[in-house]
Amino acid sequence: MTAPQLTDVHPAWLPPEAFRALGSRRTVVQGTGLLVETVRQEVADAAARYGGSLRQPTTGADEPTEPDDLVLALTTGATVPAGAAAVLAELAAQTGQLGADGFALARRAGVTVVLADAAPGLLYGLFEVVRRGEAAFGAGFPVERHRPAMRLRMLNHWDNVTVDPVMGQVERGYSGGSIFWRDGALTPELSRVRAYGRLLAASGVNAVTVNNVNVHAVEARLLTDRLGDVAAIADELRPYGIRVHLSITFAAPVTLGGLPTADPLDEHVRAWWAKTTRQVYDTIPDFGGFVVKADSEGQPGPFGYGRSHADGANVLAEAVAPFGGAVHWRAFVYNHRQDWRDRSTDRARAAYDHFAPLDGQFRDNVILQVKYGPIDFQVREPISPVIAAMPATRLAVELQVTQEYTGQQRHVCYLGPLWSEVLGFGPWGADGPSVADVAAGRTADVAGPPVGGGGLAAVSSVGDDPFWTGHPLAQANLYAFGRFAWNPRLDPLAILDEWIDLTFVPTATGDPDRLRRTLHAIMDDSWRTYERYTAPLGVGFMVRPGHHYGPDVDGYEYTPWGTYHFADRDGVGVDRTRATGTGFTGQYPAPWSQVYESLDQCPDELLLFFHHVPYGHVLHSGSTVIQHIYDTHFAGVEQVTESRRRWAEIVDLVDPAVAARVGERLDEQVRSATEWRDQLNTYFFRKSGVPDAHGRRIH
Ligand code: GCW
Repeated sequence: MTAPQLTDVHPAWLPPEAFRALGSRRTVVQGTGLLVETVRQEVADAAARYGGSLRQPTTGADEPTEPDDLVLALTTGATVPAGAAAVLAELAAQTGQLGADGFALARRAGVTVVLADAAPGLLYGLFEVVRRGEAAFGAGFPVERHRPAMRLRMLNHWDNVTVDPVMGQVERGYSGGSIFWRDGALTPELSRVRAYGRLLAASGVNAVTVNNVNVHAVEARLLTDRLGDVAAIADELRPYGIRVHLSITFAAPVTLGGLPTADPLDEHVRAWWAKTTRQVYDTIPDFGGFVVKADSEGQPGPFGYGRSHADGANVLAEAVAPFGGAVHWRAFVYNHRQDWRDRSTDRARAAYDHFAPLDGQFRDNVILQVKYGPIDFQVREPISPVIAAMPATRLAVELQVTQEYTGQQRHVCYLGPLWSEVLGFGPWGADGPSVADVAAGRTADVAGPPVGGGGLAAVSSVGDDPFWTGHPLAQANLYAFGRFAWNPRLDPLAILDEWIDLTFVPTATGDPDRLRRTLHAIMDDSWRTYERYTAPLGVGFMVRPGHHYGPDVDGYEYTPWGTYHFADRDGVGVDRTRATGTGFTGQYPAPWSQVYESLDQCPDELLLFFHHVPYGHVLHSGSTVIQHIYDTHFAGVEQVTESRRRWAEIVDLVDPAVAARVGERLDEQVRSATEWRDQLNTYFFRKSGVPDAHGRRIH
């Protein structure tokens, strides 16, 4: 197997040039097994291109004729190549403690050493060496131990097998068709699937689901008679250490099994899941498990049988348990047929109301997958209170790499800073465990045994587009997701630097410093820029209904979806206080229950999420709400215009196809941001009658 380099597809963060440092060295790889072979092949390909060599370790006397520059070895091997012996000795006390994915890395006496207890760790170590480039072979450095914070680092594809009449091939996909499915069949381009696995492994991801959580009729059959297609995808991803999971429908015992019920407590239903799951593992022995969207936006679930979500999740968990599988059960459950006239129902409350009472009732291979915010991947939301409410349940936090609500990959919106804030947030206050700690399995002090972490999950942004993600700069989000799942404490701008240097390799770029500076200028603050020209102060959802692109302030205001802003002539925002509103603030522990309840303490950026205030309300920033709306919308468009200008300055430094694609998307971003600005400013000017303090043009 040769590492896939596709000619008609952008190489993203693994262009051949990124392997130059490694490929010009003498390397030995010791160990056996599929993933070790992957490592060996990666090294062999790079060495063939850049003049280095791959030495086969000999058994017995293991002295190379020339010293190795790089040793990649499993600690479990009978012999470790000579150059690694000193590092191994230092690690001796800890051998066996690097975990399946961890590795040790050191450079001493002119040899760079990667040691791992298991093959996946060796692969991650290899990609760390690639990331460092020449620095991996420069000055010596002492032993570093690397282990991922999250055991499960999963991307969910919302891909349909057949093109859905409303949602298309990929639900909320902005990168062309699916890389797995085409017009009802498995993709003929399996080499692309393998190349995808390689990119994901290099970012740290180790699991994917291959179909939409909204499971339609054809997709349901991936579990049974279409399982061969899933196995074919698993075969492509396995050499890169990526397990395949499947989204299943809770109604499968009825729709596929012909049973009269899918009641999770029914013996026949249990037996059907057990039998069906056994067949899955017979075909795909390393199958990861199931992802389930139940009783949500029309999907079937246990409520239909008067059962709880714990009952529903547990029957599936019992079926996968003998094989070491997991069930990711989504907490995105709310009433999507709400009456907008009813001010007492609050969609933000729903996940907590449904799930918090079930804490402790899930089997230990159930992972409750919780969107980071209580509503739905808006550019600004508070952290979901569910994250702090279920200490006896394994939780995974769900992010959205596909930019459904953040510009749909037509806008530059680098999400690293958002995710860093989310993962670093302390649900019990700044001194307590963070959201990332919860996902990694470390919760606040609670009675009872600690539960494991559920990891990090995200909706993928990848399609069959030649740039993978539609917008070439959106590749940074995909890369950043994997890196955060590995280490949530990484600095989002340092991740961006990694991505820039891998993608636009400095040795192959005319003026790498200028390119890096400009990309930072365009991307660093792009999430906040997006926030500025869209819905203000955390209120969210002022998008066009259905496709969710572009502004429509009242688009969802009188619909059943539960996403309202309540703007009138006097003010705007949702009163979610205990004192006078929906009581949502009471779902948080201290200090946030108090902070969010209090008009004085609530952070500006979330003000309208928690409070309904008059337009003249003065923010901590000193500005009024209405003036803040005007100022941020004017500023946001200026920033996008500036980004467009800066991009034009560096087009000579990048591949013309990338230059053209990014340029065209920035043009659209300027147009769209301007539309956002004008609609939002005009809407709020007409509602409030308050003129802009600076007399700028409002239509
Ligand atoms: O963000 C919303 C999307 C739906 C999606 C749903 C979910 C897959 O608009 O398209 O359905 O969330 O997360 O289940």
